[in-house]
Amino acid sequence: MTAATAAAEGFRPLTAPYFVKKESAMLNAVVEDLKRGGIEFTLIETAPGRTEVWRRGWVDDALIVKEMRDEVAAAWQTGIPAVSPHPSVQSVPTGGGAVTVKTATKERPYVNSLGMKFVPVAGTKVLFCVWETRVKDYEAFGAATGHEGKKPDYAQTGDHPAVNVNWEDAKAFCEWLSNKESLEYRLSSDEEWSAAVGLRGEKGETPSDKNGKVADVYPWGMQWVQRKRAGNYGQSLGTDTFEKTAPVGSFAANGFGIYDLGGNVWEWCEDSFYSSRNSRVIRGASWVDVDSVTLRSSCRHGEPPSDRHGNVGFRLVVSGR
Ligand SMILES: [Ca+2]
Repeated sequence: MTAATAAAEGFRPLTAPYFVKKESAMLNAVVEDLKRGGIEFTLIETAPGRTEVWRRGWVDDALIVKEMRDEVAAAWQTGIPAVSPHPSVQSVPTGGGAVTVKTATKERPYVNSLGMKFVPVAGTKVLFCVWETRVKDYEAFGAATGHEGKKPDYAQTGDHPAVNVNWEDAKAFCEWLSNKESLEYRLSSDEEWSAAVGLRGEKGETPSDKNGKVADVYPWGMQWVQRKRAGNYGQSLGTDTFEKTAPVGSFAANGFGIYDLGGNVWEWCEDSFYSSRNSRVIRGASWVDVDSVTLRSSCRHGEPPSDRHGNVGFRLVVSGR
């Protein structure tokens, strides 16, 4: 959105210090998370390299404005390199042609044969599925290949994330779907997953080195709050009402349009956790987790690739940009 368009639609700039030098996925996530209380916020690039926070509507809750100010200030001061440009500022293809992996945008995702939606993530050459792989996706794989899934000991519908899937199962799913659609599906790399959650420039050689090193940055924002709808985490946090897994997309998407990177189920990545040992990275925490370090965007664990758990699933990426 341009400044002129935003003004025509009723947005007005907030006064200083709401300026940000460069738009970041994290900041956008903060802003998207604050569409509440009758007031909307948006990021407007008013000049090259300068982005401002504008608002529309009025709010009678000063706490919302204060919280927003604090979060923007925190985002600005993290010192983590910005991701730019955000997909929302990319041009949207016009015309009626089908969306491909090369033309997909946040607004017009690529949709595959299973109905999974994929959006670009700045700083990577892949599209991320907006959802964790669902039970119904995994059942289609099982029906086609005879691969037997292991149902969890709690109830799920087809729109819940598939669980009890080990790294080897997830890789087999990727291979099946790649052959079926003549595309390259795989798990995200650890670095790509960081880009999707808005973390850039983490220090360390291996995922193990980077584990939990960035404080005060969570998938929902910059502050540790037990906010309703932050995601599907452990019951004692009070963030949600789901006892176990939740249907994918039950919480707000991040700036890229991706749901449940934080919470619901841990997500297998391609990488080894250590440089030499046989364990694979999982990211994002789950419906079980409550610990503030575990919920950090920078947290990752290593799990044996043959292990299955009721709170670990996977998310696909597709390459071809
Ligand atoms: Ca997740």
